[in-house]
Amino acid sequence: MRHRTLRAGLPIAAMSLLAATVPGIAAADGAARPAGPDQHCNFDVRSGEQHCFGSLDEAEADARVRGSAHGGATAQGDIIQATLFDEENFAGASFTVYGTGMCEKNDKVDYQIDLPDDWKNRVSSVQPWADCWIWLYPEPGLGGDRDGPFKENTGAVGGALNDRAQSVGLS
Ligand SMILES: [Ca+2]
Repeated sequence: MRHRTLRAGLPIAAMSLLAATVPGIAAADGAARPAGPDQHCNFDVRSGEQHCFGSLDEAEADARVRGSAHGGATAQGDIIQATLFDEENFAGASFTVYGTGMCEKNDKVDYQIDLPDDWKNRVSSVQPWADCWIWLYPEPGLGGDRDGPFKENTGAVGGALNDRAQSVGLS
């Protein structure tokens, strides 16, 4: 009898164990979804919010909707300033930076991005847009010895900061 009770209890214990992992699973459903291997994320420079999707098409569709929410101004509201990729040659997960304007060539960093934790130490290739040059930094807050500027599509950012960038400056 004791043996049967013990066996009956096992599934409950197993369920408890499963329940303990549910918060992580739940977080994967929605805006707080962490960037997985093939996630495509939009990053809003104004809010610092990241929204990730399973395909580039979904990510672009979401960006259009958010642009509408900001007055429908893709022309003057949301501008793609840079796209960062997990893998070389613009492959793997992507991180697209949406800002409010073009970069100015004034010898200053116009836009500063602290990469979310799930994008730290991942960037391997980059595409600059909107007249921006991309600088990569090994520490948050544009700290450490930066590399760049990457002025054109760069299929491999190179050894100095490959898989090491934690913040990004756009100038
Ligand atoms: Ca990488």
